[in-house]
Amino acid sequence: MNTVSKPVIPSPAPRSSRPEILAEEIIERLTYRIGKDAKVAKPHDWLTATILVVRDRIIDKWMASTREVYATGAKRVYYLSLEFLIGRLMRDAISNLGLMEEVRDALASLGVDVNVIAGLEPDAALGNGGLGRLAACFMESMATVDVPAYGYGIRYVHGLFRQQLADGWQVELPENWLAHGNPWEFERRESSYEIGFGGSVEFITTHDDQPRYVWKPAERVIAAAFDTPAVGWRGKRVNTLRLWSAQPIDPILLDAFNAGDHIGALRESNKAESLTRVLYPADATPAGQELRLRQEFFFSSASLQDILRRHLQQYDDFTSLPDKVAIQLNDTHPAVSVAELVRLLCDVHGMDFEQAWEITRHTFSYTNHTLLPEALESWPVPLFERLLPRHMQIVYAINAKILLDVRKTKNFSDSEIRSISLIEESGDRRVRMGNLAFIGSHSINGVSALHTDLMKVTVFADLHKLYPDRINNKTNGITPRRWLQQCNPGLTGLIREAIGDEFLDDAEKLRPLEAHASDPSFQQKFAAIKRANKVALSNLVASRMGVKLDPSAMFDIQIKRIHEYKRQLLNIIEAVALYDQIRSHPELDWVPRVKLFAGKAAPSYYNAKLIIKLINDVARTINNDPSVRGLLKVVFVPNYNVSLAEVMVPAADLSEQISTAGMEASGTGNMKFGLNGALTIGTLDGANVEMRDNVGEDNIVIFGLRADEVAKVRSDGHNPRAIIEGSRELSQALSAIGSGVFSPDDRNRYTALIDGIYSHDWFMVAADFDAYAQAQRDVDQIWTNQSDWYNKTINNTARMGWFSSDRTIRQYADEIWRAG
Ligand code: 4GP
Repeated sequence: MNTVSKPVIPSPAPRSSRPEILAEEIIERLTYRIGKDAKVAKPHDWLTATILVVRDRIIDKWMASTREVYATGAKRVYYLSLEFLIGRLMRDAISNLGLMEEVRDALASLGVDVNVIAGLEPDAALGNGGLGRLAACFMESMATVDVPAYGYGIRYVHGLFRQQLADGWQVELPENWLAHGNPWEFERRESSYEIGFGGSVEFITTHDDQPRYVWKPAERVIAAAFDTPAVGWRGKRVNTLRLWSAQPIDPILLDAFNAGDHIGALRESNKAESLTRVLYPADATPAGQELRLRQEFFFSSASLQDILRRHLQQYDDFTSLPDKVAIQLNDTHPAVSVAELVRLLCDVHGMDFEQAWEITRHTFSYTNHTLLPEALESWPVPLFERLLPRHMQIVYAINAKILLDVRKTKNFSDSEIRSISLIEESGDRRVRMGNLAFIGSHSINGVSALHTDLMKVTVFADLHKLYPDRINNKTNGITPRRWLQQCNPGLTGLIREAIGDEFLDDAEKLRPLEAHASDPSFQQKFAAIKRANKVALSNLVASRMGVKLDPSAMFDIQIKRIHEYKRQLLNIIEAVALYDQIRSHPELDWVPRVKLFAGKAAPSYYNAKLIIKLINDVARTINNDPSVRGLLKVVFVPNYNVSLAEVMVPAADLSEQISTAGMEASGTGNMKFGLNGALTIGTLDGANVEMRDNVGEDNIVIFGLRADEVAKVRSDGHNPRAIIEGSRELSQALSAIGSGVFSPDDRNRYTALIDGIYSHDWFMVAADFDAYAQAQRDVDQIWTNQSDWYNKTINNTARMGWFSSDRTIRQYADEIWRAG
């Protein structure tokens, strides 16, 4: 008999990290992969070649990580998120692999500056704000703390829009992050799945006499996988971010094309591709309905089919799913997954409904990121039913099961039952995705202690009464690799000099820095680094905007999405009041300040866009007024993104975290600033509360109404007019803005905005104004004693380690996923 022995396939030799080898490989990639002679290579070519060389070093570890999970049977975590706000990856990857110096030297030997090419890498902005950035920090931390994990999302061709200012107004332009290709990703043609929409449901009996529902979709598209490796700190583990791209089943309808309908022949193709073309500008605006629901189902279904395929390949049946798989739903965006998993288990894999439901409930967990009721998604029943007829049946089946059980066994009132229902019955009937995510999960978490407590008494009060063990808290965190080591190498170096390297592996080991907080020579070094970071930001502002900043002034920064609850409006009104004060009292010793703002407004959010225009109108007036003598400057830096944050965060003296208490779920910018040695001025909202507990109340400036007070003022009836009339500073500032002092070209531009503060003041701008203005003067007072200032800010850096996303991820892994 002829036996063919299995060949032994050798593994590639481990890659060397010596600079001369790296340089050799960079040239090789440039020549053979990019097809460019080094003599004519453009900076972008060098960037691509360098990424390809770095990527090879990651692949070895990536494969090892994957093999290990198969070998050990470890539980896998799947993080489903419609947003990943990644930013640039090259510096992150090189630094996590510990190759920063080697790559710098290799490139230098070729006459290329690593900083120049790193600055060319486009920002992957596949997210709107905090929720998306959190997902990116989590990807890095899951790899760092050695949790086998996959992120699943959408590969948007155009991520978040590029923001330009035209005469101070926000203008949205498409952003093209894939213009030069994406050397990080691997297209996985073998991992593609069919995703259906519409059509009908049939009831059949299988050949072995089993009743079965079969969904016959009217439309189908292909979800194709693109993988990007996510490297943990010190390259310990490499996980996968798998992003789905929509492709047509038939790229071109040849019949139509041959009949002369050249455009119609591409209709299907265009329709499929439009599914993943743009990131939906979600941020708390009423969702754009059908396309958004299609995106949500598309990526949920593709991810679940992929998860089930992988599970089945390794374990043969699905009873072990909850033991081997944990699926985290990042907000309600992937909530349709609950119905899709039941469908796949029952209709495709032949499981009965009860068992499928139990498995589903034990596999999912859900994170809520906002209490804003308008952001809790719900879909009109007719739309849901037309697009997902089988899922509609499943939603009704789950609802019947839960509601019948509640009515039989619990003492719930009709109104409580109505609020638990998956179907909103008042007004238009809608499917409530928050309730679906809650009922379909074994764990529901908030993102800060306060937010979690509020969830229990507001949006999920009745569901919490029904399932009192499910809601838990996981306070957000940030990765200290990107948000300290990479964005602030100066400070990182100083800390290493002072306390050694332990904090690089465990941010809570920053504590020993406390011992240096009052040391004058350490303070001086800390201040010199802050100044250098402020100079870097000033250079950026000068080159982008032609505005000159004085780095010895206090840099007071508010960067985040523009939203009324985040209260950029309060900040700019206070700037107007300060402007009046400086002009009326030139004899006083004013602390020089630069107020910097950056952030994007949802394109359909009129008031947010008006606030951007107001900031720019105020900036123009103040910056051009010689009587201010440079004591106050206001700057709105356009096109806020992760890379801009990496320059602004290390340059801040003062961090503005001034949301209406009870409305900011957590905040993560607050953590980035604190870690980089800024003082926070903030309300007792979101994670500010825990920051105060960690840094100590002497090292943070807290002002304003608390969440319970805001609720009380709102329910008792708020009289903002009386408050405004009782505050000279506020009434003058409001009347200046409202009467057109800053908008001589359109005196009524801000009338309605200001009238809103007079008439209802929903966001408590008037209610908190005096406390805020006083807190700002307290900040000035601290600034005048620089030793006191640096004592506080150094203590912030020393005590912010708990807010590392490594800690957050360990808590998810131990308490929710039971993995890692
Ligand atoms: C944000 C919250 O507004 C922010 O407080 C929180 O820190 C962040 O999620 C991460 O948990 N929410 C969103 C959103 O970005 O789209 O709802």
